[in-house]
Amino acid sequence: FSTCGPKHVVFKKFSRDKSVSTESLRDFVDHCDFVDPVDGVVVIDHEQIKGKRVHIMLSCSFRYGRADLDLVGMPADSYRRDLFLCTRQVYPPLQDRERSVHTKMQEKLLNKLGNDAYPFFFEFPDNLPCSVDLKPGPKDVTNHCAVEFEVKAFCSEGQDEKALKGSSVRLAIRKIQYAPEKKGPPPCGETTCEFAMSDKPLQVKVTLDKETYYHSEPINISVDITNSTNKDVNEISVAVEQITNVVLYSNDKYMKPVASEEAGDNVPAGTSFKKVYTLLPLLSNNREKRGIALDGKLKHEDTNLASTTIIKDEVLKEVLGMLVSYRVAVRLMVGG
Ligand SMILES: *[C@@H]1O[C@H](CO)[C@@H](O)[C@H](O)[C@H]1NC(C)=O
Ligand SMILES: CC(=O)N[C@H]1CO[C@H](CO)[C@@H](O)[C@@H]1O
Repeated sequence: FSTCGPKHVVFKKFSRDKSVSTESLRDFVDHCDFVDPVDGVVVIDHEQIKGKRVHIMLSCSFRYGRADLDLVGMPADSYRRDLFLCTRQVYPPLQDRERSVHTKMQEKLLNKLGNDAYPFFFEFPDNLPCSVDLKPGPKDVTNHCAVEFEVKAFCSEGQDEKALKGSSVRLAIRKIQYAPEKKGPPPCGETTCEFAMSDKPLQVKVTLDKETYYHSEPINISVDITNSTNKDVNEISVAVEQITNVVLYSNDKYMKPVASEEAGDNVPAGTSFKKVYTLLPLLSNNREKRGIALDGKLKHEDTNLASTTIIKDEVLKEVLGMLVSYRVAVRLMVGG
C-alpha cells in the first residue's frame, strides 16, 4: 500500500509568548529515490527577539511508550529514542549557510509574510523510516508505538542552544511513502492440498491485478479452485491482512485483517470454481480495532492505514523501528 500524495495545506503555529511562529506543510513525501525537503519559514517578532537567536530543529523519534510509567514519575522519554536530530540557526541569518535559492513554497510564504519571515530548509537523510502510528493492542493497553517527526522553532540567549521559556513552537509533520507503480507480473500464489481418502488434490490459485495499491483503491482478488477431490468446499473467506513488526525495543508482531469477505460460495466435489472478490481496506472500517498501524497521526486531521514499509538497500531494519506489510489470505472450509 502506498499513499498517492500529500495534502498541500500550510500549517501555522505560534509559540506561547507569540515571539516565534512557523509556517510549513505537514506532509513530506518519500518518493523512494528522493525525499521532499522540509522547507518552511519562521516568523519572528523583532521587538521580542532583539538580541536573541532563533533556531529550528527537525527531529525523528521512535516512541515505544508506556503511559503507566508516566504516572509513576518515569520520564516519558525513557522509551523514546531520537533517530535523527538536526538544529540550525535561522535568526540572525547565517550568511554563509543561508541558501540563496528558495523553494517555490518558501518564496510564496516570504512574499506573503515580508521582512519578519526567515526561511529554513532540511533534507531528510536516506535511512529514516516514514511516519507510522501503531494503536496499542488489547492486551497491552499501555503500549503505544510510533515513528514521529517534528519541527520545533525556539529562541535562545547567548551561546546557549536552550529554548527560553515560552518561546518554542512544535509542529508535528509526517514523512509519507509514495511508491511509483511497478511494471511486472502481478502477485500470484498457488497451493495444492491433499486429503486422506481422496486420491486427487484440491488446487487453489490466487491472483491480484497488480502489486502496488494506493490507499482507497479496491483490490481485485481472483480465486481459481479446481476441486478434484471427493469433498465439498463449503465456505471461502478472503481477507487483506496488515502485518506490523516492531523491531526496535521489542519484537512485537501484530496481524490484523483490514478488509475481509466471508462468501457462502461452495465448490462441490469434482467441480471447478472461479470468482473475483473485491476488497477495499479503509481506515474508516477499522477505527475501533487495536494493533492497527496508521500513516502517522496528526491532531484533528485524518490519516489512513499505514503504507507498506519499503526497505531501502543498505538500511538496517532496526533503524526503521516498525515494519508494515500486507498480504491477501484465502481460506477454504472443506467438509466431508
Ligand atoms: C477490478 O475489477 C473491476 C470490475 O471488474 C474493474 O473495473 C477494475 O478496473 C479492476 N481493478 C483493477 C486495478 O484492475
Ligand atoms: C474429480 C473431478 O471431476 N474433478 C473435476 C474438478 O474440476 C475440474 C475443472 O472443472 C475438472 O476438470 C475435474 O474433472
